[in-house]
Amino acid sequence: MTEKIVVLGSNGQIGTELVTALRTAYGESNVVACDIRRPDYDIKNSGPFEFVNVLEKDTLNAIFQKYKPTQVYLLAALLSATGEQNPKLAWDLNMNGLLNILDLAITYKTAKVYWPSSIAVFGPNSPKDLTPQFCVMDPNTVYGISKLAGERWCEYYHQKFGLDVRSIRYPGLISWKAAPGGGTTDYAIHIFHDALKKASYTSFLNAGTELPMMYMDDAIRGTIELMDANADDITIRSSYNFTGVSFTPETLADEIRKHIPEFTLNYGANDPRQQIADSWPRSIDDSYAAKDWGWKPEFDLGKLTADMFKNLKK
Ligand code: AKB
Repeated sequence: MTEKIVVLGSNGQIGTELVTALRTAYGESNVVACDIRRPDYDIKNSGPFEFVNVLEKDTLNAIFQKYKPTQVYLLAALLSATGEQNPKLAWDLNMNGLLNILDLAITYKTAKVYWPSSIAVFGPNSPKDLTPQFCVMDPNTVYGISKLAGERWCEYYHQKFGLDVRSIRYPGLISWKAAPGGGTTDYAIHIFHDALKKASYTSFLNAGTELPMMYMDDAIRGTIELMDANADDITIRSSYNFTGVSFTPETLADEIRKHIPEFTLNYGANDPRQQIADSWPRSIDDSYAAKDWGWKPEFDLGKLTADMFKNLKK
């Protein structure tokens, strides 16, 4: 059967690269990119695009009616830092956007749904090192709360209605193609741009703040591998722990100095994102993903740093 795939939130940091990868795998005309904003040149010219707000049920219904998708990826969301600036909007978008899609997927018998969760589902009382799949979860950002609630809804729709919904708890994602969208881990992208522009960077996170991260190439490959996995092998229907490499701002700066020896790293004062970072894990145990669908990251810190510079210099 030919797959018909709808990607909602296609212009964001993940969507930009996921749409390209899906169009390569499934054919350009079979992957419909949807966003509330006009897409960049690549997405617009390589396949179908629709303006869609995931909170508008009628528009969404028309998209399901028109394309009858076999797979839907819902990526539209407000992230941790921007979510704290507008908690009610973050809750509305992250929660009602998901419920709209879960309901339509049941109505239109969509074969598979993908929805991203995050390490933000963990909180101050979750174990910090090699955070397990199952443990205390007490997120204290509206983003984390909405992701944890969303995970419960995904599992609920799977158990009650048999919906094949799959999810990953992304760590901080590092990429060069599209700008990051208001997260706490965004420093790990800005640092590369400033390193090239002025050989210095002022980090909004303090020295010693270790967070789980991943290169976008790994994240896209992992996402598609999860969606391609045999349904019987997916034992987690909330969301899978998933990780690449953990590091602090100073470890990343040391790696950057291998390319730009004069690079200096400074620290800003009193940024609200520090409190968010302090509530998150330092590293993640993703052994369920490894066992269930063979997940293995390819990019370590050295490899991702070299690849970032290679592409950003272009
Ligand atoms: C954020 O920092 O909010 C995101 C995330 C870890 O989900 N990058």
